[in-house]
Amino acid sequence: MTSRFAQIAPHLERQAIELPSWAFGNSGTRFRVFGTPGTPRDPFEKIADAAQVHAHTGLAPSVALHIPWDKVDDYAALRTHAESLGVALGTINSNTFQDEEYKFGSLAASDPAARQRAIDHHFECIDIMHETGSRDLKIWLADGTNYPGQDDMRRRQDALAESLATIYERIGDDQRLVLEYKFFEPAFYHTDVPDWGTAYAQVAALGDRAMVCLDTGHHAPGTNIEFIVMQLQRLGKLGSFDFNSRFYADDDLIVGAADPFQLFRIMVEVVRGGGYDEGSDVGFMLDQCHNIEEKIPGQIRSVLNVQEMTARALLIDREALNAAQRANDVLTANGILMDAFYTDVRPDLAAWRESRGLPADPMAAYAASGYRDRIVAERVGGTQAGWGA
Ligand code: RM4
Ligand code: MN
Repeated sequence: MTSRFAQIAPHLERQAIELPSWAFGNSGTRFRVFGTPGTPRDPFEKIADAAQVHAHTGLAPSVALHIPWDKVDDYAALRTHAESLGVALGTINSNTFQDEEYKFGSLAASDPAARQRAIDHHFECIDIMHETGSRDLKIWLADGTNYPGQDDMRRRQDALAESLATIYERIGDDQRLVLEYKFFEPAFYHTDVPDWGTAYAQVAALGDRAMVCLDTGHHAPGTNIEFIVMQLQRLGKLGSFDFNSRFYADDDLIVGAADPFQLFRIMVEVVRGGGYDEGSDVGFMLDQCHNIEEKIPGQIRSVLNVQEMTARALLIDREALNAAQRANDVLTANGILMDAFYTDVRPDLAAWRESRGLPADPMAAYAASGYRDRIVAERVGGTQAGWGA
């Protein structure tokens, strides 16, 4: 182990990445959703699969749920099931984008009946949070319009503010409301929460327990995402990440797959801004779908990618960097950052994992575990979980 790695190793211990339950269900594009043998048929099976990721990596101690996709009769039983497998239930994601009633919007709709229905859904999510022990209520809205003049953008923004205030009032003292933005889709002309500025303005009006969620796939190409990370942390409003990667749209591909350097730059700003400090309340989640690749290994690869870039970000010689920046030594400063980025931490991470009783190679350990054959054999009959269900 290099001496520099030995210095940062203790900081790797506190890394915790939340997995999305929906990553274990089938998903696809609007062209086709493909089935995969062994896909979970209910939330209990999704959590069992998520627990495999944690068992092999030690990196993923909680699972986010999506309501109503993960609706169950007995949330206490789901919680006990999760805990018995060594994981906790995490963020509750609301869903106001798959009902007829939301055709023209939900929390920002001009129709008070649609708005009330969406508010009631969030109340239901808060009730679930009390049973699951979840801290965060995450809200992503499909609200927007397709044609100029279709609706009044200002009225919708005001309606949204009112809806959010009503929901925020219900949030428990140790719970948070986290608002996620996305620049387009499914609405194409205007989106009611398109960017971090709008999300920030909306949550700032609510109070301390309202934060912004940054989904790395929700920006226009070329956006400097790490700048947004810096700014939200500076403003004390970076609630959580939805990690994934994108080539063209909201692709929800494996984080760090499309642009590892971008993931590195994001983690550099997280570390710089204190988001990775002991006791930080920034949530690190994945928001991914595995359309063609195996789902459990897809999630294992994802958390390992985050771990690798976190390690590289921690490797930066901050003192030297700061000195070079102060001296306007452009190339030295850039060189210090790039040195850390180009450091291959994989051998050190493998050794470090082993020293903690984890497999050196979690991908290989999962493949050798026989779990996949078991679920393929056991999960026959029923309906596989999938996008929209
Ligand atoms: C949205 C957004 C949300 C996620 C849904 C499934 O685009 O990213 O975070 O819950 O998709
Ligand atoms: Mn997301």
